[in-house]
Amino acid sequence: MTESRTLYGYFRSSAAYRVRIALNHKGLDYTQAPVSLVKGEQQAPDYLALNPQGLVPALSDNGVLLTQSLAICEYLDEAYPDTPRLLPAEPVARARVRAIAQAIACEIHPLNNLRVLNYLKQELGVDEEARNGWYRHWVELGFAALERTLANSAGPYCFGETVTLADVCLVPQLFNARRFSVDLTPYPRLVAVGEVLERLPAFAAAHPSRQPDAPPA
Ligand SMILES: N[C@@H](CCC(=O)N[C@@H](CS)C(=O)NCC(=O)O)C(=O)O
Repeated sequence: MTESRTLYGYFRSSAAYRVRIALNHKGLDYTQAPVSLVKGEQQAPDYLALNPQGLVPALSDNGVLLTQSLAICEYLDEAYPDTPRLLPAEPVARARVRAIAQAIACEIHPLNNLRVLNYLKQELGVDEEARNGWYRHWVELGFAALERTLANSAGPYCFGETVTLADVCLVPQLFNARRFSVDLTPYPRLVAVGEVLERLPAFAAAHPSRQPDAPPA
């Protein structure tokens, strides 16, 4: 059977960036269907029919529609067990990797999502400087804890010597932090791990600047 896989995403979406990394790392081919967040296409009826949450990414995998980046990554791990695994088999290691991934995806990222920043601006009248302060605050709080967590992990990556779901989440969050001018000097371990990861082909190819909907350089 010919495989067909479509990723609905946006070049700068860190959640879509996670899924691009996972697909690349696993060597799974996909085409991209860009959903422009700046044009509000995530709220268009045809996209809401795919993902009622109005968030990217969504992945169509051989006709099966999936949402939520962590759920998608875990699905890929389970549905394609012969590809490089993102979660360790051992339960404690698995829980530790999930904890790092969720510290980013469930604690840092949701507070800084576009719709949250828009709500601060449009409903609460928060100005740009304060919004950027809000953004940085939550990244700094999360990164400070992560920096301490990673001090105990041995290896070039977030958790040991193989790429895991934690790494899939870290690199997009670092990209976002730089975009919002977060000072990363207090997090040398995160930056060092990020530099190693960003050089890996699967991560490099997933970079926002290399996506079909990215503006020309
Ligand atoms: N927990 C979701 C988060 C998805 C998410 O927040 N996506 C953002 C882009 S990174 C989005 O679509 N935002 C649109 C909006 O805020 O209107 C996941 O991991 O997939």
